[in-house]
Amino acid sequence: MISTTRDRYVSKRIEAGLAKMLMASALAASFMAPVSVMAAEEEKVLNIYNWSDYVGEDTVKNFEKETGIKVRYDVFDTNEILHAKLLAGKTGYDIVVPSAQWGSMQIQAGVLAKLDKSKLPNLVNMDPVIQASLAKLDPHNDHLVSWLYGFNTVGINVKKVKAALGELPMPANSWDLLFNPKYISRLKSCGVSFLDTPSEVIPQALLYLGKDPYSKVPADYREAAELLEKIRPSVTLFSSSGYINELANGSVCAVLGWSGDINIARQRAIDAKNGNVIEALIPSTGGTWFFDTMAIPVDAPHPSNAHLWMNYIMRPEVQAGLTNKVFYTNANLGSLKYVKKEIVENKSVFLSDADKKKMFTPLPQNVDIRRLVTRIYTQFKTGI
Ligand code: SPD
Repeated sequence: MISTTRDRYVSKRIEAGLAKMLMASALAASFMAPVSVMAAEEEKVLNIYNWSDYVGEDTVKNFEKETGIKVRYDVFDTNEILHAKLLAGKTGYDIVVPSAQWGSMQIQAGVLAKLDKSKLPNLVNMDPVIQASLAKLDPHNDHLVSWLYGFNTVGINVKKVKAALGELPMPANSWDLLFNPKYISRLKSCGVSFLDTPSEVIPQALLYLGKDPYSKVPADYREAAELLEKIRPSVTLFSSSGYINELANGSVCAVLGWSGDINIARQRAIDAKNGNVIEALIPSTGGTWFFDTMAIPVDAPHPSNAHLWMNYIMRPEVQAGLTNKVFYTNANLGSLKYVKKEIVENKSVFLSDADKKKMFTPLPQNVDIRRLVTRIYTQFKTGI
């Protein structure tokens, strides 16, 4: 058939119109498709980057069994490491676990994806109080989903600390053990470990000085530097993960660490029947919370699988499984009935209301303060 220029023009318009209609209906179908169908279009792989010692016994295995998705699981032990990777981009990870104040900086930097909440029906299980507090850092809870939370504190080997202190009684303020030269100089003989990262050490020093742990006043940081200089000779180890075993096996007797990690050390000492009695002290004069959250990098290769993982974690029994293994609290309201009785009763896992009131919620820092924090920490660690 011979067609005129006009005919060809008309038929091209019809083709373009048809293509548009087809694309629109494909798009609509994809929005309506159940999560499992969407996920089926993705390679059956999920790349997770989480903190070390921070997952339940069977969490990964059960997810793999149920979904057929193969999980590749890598670990880090400071927010600084994760932050640097995310800002560099192309991490290859589908799920990352920043602390909320770091997540907030990552949202600002545009490196975290907005969640598709239609794929996260289990969000209804999350405590509205925690959600509201996270929303201050992540408006409308659009990017971050609560994983676990806990606090920074002092962990001790009870017998070794008492022996090293000698005639000195245990201080009423547990932070004295680490920040008062009178105490820490005695503990040096049985080993003292500090978390190996600026953002964990400097706020605790500020807090000990009675300052805002997230102060924006440079002079406060100079005072913190002076304090740290005095105690530096007594710190024998810097560690953000290995310290768990060091504490459990008696190689160090006092640590600045994370509440759950210290309870893991306690459990390992019990399991090893090595006679070490480990205790996570409750900061009677106050401490800092942390709220760790799941997020999806903006360039994640398997975002649908990532949503499946998030929704799976928010099942009450699954999130309870995290708490049961690593001794951190979770924000899942329905999970408490699945948490072991001895953990529910452990006051260094579930703080009393009075202790909760003394805790500070972390805030994101501006670049200038972050540089100052890093500089002071480096001076502290290297002793220069
Ligand atoms: N071993 C897991 C520890 C997780 C700690 N998250 C830390 C948050 C710090 N502010």
